[in-house]
Amino acid sequence: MEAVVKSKIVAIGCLFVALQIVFSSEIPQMMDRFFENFPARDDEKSVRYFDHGTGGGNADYTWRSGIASRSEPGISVLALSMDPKDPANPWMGPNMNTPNLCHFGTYAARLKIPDASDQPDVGAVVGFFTYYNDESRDDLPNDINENGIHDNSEIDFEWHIADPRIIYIGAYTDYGLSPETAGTDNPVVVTRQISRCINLATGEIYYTKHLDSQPPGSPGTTLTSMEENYPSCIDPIPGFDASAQFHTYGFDWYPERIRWWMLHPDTGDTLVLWDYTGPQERITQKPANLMLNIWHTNNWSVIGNPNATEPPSDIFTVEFDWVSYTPYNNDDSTGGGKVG
Ligand SMILES: [Ca+2]
Ligand SMILES: [Ca+2]
Ligand SMILES: [Ca+2]
Repeated sequence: MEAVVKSKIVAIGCLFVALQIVFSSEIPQMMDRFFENFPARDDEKSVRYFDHGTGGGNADYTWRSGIASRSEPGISVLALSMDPKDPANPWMGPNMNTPNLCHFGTYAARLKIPDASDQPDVGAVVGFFTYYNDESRDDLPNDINENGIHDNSEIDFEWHIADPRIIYIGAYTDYGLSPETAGTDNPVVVTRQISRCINLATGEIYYTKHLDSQPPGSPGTTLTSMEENYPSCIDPIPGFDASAQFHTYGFDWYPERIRWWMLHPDTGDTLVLWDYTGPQERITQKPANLMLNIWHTNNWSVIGNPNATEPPSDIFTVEFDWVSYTPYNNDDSTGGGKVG
């Protein structure tokens, strides 16, 4: 019996390898440059450069494109709303993803997060980010950095809506079970990740850190070098509130650098939030889908308010005015692209 099981496992393993070779030899579909302005169309579920998905109840109102902004006259937006009935988890809210993969290039979005002043302890997160994880995908070679942990190609802009002065930015290369604990009674999820958290109203940088095969949320190692902690201070934007008006945020993803920025609301100049040029092994090299979402968290409270994990008691909506992607090299379809 055991031998039969083993041979089946070997057969499945061979099939898996064969499929990987087939997939690897095909050129993955890549997104061309795009500017999605979410214009008004006959169909509110028609978005040119994004698909919608959710593991939640998919209430009709949770995503609408081409509707009038409720806060800025004259613009049409993509509105993503949390259904209070949906459970906690990023996948349970509305998720928009590019149908094809993106890679090195410049990403930008003009958006306004929901105003949560009526429920200051709500636990909810808005995301503008790239994402690809080996666990659910095989259309690219898995574990390209050969550390036994699922590759997780992700670059984040995140807002916890309980404090709209704060921005979370970061990038992952891995997220999954640690090889040492996989198959044991106590499997542990670990990640390799760089992250920074800033209060833009005060200019305080709460942390700039690196996790190396540690559980998510670990204290990690504080980054202090010029390459990994630049700029080391940020001028405050007095009164900054990501829920009070639209702002433009973006990131530039290069093979050897990731630079997060926003447009200064007063001057329009590019305000660099983090210009990371540390070890390349900490910079994801793998293509990913660009995603937009809003979701309830019951275990991630915002810095300064440990109570901010309540289920939403109302419908909170994030509005995206536009989203753009500009690859550095339009011929970059292999994953090995150069900055052009
Ligand atoms: Ca896989
Ligand atoms: Ca890996
Ligand atoms: Ca628009």
